[in-house]
Amino acid sequence: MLRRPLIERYRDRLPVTEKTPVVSLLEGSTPLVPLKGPPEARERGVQLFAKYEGLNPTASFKDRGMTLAVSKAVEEGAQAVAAASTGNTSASAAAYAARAGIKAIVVLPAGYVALGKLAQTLVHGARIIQIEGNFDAALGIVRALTERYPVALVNSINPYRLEGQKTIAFEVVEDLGGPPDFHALPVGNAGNITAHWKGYRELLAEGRVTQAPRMLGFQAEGAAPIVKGHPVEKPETVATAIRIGNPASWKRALAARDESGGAIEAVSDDEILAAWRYLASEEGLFVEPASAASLAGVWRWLKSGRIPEGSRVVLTLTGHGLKDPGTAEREVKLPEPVPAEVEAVAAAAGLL
Ligand code: AN7
Repeated sequence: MLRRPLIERYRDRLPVTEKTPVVSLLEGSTPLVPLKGPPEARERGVQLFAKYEGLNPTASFKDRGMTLAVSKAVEEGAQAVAAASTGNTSASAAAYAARAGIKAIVVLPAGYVALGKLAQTLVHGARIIQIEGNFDAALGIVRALTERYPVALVNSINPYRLEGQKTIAFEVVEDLGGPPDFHALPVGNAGNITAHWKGYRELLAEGRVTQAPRMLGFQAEGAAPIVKGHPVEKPETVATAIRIGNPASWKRALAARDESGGAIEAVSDDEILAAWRYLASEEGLFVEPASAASLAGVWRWLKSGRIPEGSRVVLTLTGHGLKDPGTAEREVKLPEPVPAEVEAVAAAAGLL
């Protein structure tokens, strides 16, 4: 399919006018990949599909919302955008700001942003400020900055971000020819689950679907404020993208859960890494750890028999594996070099 700007593809369902300058990198229209599925799914005739958001222009789902947020910021005359980020928002903001010819300022938790995201953000020319604090502190600072200075906030509390991100539901329904039974995704700040549900609700209201999926959101055990029912002061997880202790869209995530008859649960880092490995080694899909939380959670549901036979389940794989080479380096072992000889290579390759 010819890729078009997301704003053009869904113009009639987004808050834009002819006056809105379209700042686009041809985001969205990502593939919905049918998975072979783990045995627990195959045995029950459960079909899993991966919405592979790592194939967006900056390699995460953030581009869907950023095209709209930056376009509206430019329409409103902004010269700069700012965001707090666990990494992907900053990379996306930096790229779209570069495209628009405006400045990007990003505030990051020092030491906890995956290398690929830092590299992107810097090379796109954003101003990075690393703070000695976590994401939640960074968001507080950016909110205060954008109140005091002429800078547009492009975190997911910017309503245009969620408007852009809701289009994922439109694409899934178009590609499947109807709604899935379940839609699973990782939850950090909870903007994405809010946006997914907004998309499905609009499809229901317009009569394009007669039923919406049950939304399944998964947090990491060490950063699971919604599951615990209170903010987590020192969130910790290998999935740094969702290392968030006080989600900005907390209430709306609960609404998505309850209105859809879904659930928000926690998965351990071990479960996340097992799902991350499975996706790469069995399905050929390399994602960043946070993205694998969606499969980790669904796997639990499959094992406990909570996914009815014959269900269709969509997993949003939020970001590409190349974002986080550090985790890959820690989790797999690079073998020692061998002599540059056919025999030695054949032996090392296990061909002898
Ligand atoms: C790969 O970039 O919060 O629940 O600052 O990068 O909408 O927060 C990233 C979040 C899932 C969680 N997967 O989405 C940021 C940031 C990946 C992510 C999430 C993020 P939300």
